[in-house]
Amino acid sequence: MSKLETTARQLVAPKKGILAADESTGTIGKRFASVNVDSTAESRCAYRDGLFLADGLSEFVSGVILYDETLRQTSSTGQPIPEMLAARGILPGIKVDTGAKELAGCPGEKITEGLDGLRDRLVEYAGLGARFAKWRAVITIGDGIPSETCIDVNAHALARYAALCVENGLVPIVEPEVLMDGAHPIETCYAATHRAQTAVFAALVKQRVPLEQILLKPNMVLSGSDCPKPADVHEVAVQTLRCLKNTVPAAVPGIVFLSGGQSDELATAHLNEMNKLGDCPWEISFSYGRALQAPALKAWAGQADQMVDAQAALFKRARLNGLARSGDYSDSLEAA
Ligand code: 5MM
Repeated sequence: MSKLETTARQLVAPKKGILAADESTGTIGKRFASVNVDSTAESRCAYRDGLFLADGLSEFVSGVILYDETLRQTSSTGQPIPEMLAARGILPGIKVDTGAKELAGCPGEKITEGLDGLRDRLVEYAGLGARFAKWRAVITIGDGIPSETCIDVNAHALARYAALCVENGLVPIVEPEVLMDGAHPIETCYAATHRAQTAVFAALVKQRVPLEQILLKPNMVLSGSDCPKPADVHEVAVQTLRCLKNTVPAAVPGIVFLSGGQSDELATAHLNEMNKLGDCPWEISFSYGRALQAPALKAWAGQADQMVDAQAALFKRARLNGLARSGDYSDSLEAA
């Protein structure tokens, strides 16, 4: 097995998933503001380093996606953060896109930037200890959108990124995110997700990306967040797996879902239901940001002496998602 396939498979090992802690400076600023914490390089490091040092985290977390700033920061242990993670059995990863910007000619739609100079940045990131990378494309559902243009240009960029990662020894996590904003029914999300994933795999194959060496980070197929009659957990699991089976080749080692604004408990319940349904050619796992961090951020609220509670809150969500990897989660465990 190639080195990258081994790493990709390590990231989706049984019971484990990925912690997405790669919020850009603007996004983490909003998250901190929600708990009245000033966002500075020091406070961001204290929060993230504190979470990564949670006891036993590596039992359920295989890798962490870092932001450029964090990859260069020093842990309270005195080690560079990527070295500290690796020493604790957690693979360090890095977000390498530079954000989603307005797509010219397509009002209301976005294209993710960051390809210029990417080869050089990947060489540097690998030197700093990163073992995998992430690039997120954003697809919006609305009146007459997503357009073919938006789907195609984002798929092309994702494939260019993935090919460069493979060339430079990092496992690419390919993230086409269909946003859940809107009042649309689940069928609309299914159609947009099907189109996005079909285009992404066509582009990956065309650009000669070995599919054994990547992970897909998709949205789940959900009703819009303002849909008056949202689909239930079972229906979400059925439609999400149906969509994946129609679009994702079996060579891909794993699917690591984003949570996309779902509540932490619902994101776990959906993952659990998919693993209960089973019968998939890929591992079905998680790469959650908000659904892992939300209770921890609230518990911490900028207070150093509350970091122990934040670590416990993160560990709890990681453990419950770890159980959902084998369909062994139930909501009665939330109270425990
Ligand atoms: C953690 O948030 C990531 C970075 O977002 P920005 O670049 O917009 O700041 C984001 O890409 C994240 O990794 C995924 O969306 C998954 O996070 P959620 O919260 O949706 O599980």
